[in-house]
Amino acid sequence: DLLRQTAIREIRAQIVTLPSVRAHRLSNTEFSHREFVLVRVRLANGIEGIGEAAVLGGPRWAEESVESIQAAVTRYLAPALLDCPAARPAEAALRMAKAAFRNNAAKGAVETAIYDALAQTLDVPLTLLFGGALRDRVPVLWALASGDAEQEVEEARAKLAAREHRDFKIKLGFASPEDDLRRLRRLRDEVPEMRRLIVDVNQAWSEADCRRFLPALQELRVDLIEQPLPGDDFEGMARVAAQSPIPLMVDEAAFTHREITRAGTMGCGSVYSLKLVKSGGLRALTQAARVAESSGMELYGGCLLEGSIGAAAHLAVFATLPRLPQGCEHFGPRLHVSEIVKDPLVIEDFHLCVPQGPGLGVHLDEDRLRDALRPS
Ligand code: MUC
Ligand code: MG
Repeated sequence: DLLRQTAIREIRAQIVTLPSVRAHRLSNTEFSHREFVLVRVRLANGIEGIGEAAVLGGPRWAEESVESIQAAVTRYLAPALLDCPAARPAEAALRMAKAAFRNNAAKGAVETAIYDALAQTLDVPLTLLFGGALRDRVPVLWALASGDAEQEVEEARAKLAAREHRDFKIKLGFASPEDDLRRLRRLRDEVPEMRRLIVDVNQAWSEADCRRFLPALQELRVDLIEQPLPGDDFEGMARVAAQSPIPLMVDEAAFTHREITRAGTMGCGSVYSLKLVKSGGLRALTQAARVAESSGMELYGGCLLEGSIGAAAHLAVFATLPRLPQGCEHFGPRLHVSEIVKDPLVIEDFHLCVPQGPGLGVHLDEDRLRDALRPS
């Protein structure tokens, strides 16, 4: 029967390194190679599911690193899941919660692989297990993050010309606010075709900086300001949001459902960035969407620069959400020079296409994976 067929037999975690097309700079980290952990779950019926655990430049964006994720999966999560049926994802999540505190990127990748294997066994697309798709593509923006205005102007023009991206996220906080604003002004002046503009400060500004620079951001027609203050400064975010004519987006501040509720009800922002590495699982991600909306925030499809595996996992949930007014940012598959899947995600006409077919809809390319494995 299904429970026996889908019993988890083996879980592996491999560290993968892929060069980026250019350096990516955030307020608190910088990298030119992206590392992530590929999780592979094999069931009794021989079917294998895959999942991706993302980090940004080491344990910087959050506390997990590829090394800690690999250890958490192999030493704690895998033994706890042995013989658990993939056909009982809620039980798998519960076993992981008992085996390890937080470690959300690790848990998210394992749960993705379990769902992928289950959906392949049932021969259905993963979206079906979250209620079925309401859309087959999602608007997708591109992040400008080299910090070099001239390079960014060219990159934005190329993305517009290819009809891949017309909305952009500009990473701030690596440089001083004054330099960042000069960079922004140049982009607005030299690329007038850019449509929506999100700035992501990644916790780098003080409340005083926000007061100082909000008028300039408004003049530059910025549409959304993401996490300007430190993640634990809920009161500060609420004060800035109250005086800002531009909506604020909550990112690093809220991982758990209680944090999301608190951020929403305190008025820390009007939009919530959904991320698998914050929720720790795809089912928890769908629940985070409901919690965010019910506490007063619109939804945005966030990322941690995942490649096609992680992006496909997010899309399986994003495709099923009744409302996703802010679109998504899963441009990660294009930030890598190469990928480890045979069927990388497609971006066309400013949208990211939801992969079709059973499971996640993306499949490992073993040759490319071999080349990309980090030597141990
Ligand atoms: C973040 O903080 O949003 C997403 C896009 C990007 O450039 O960085 C990530 C993380
Ligand atoms: Mg962010």
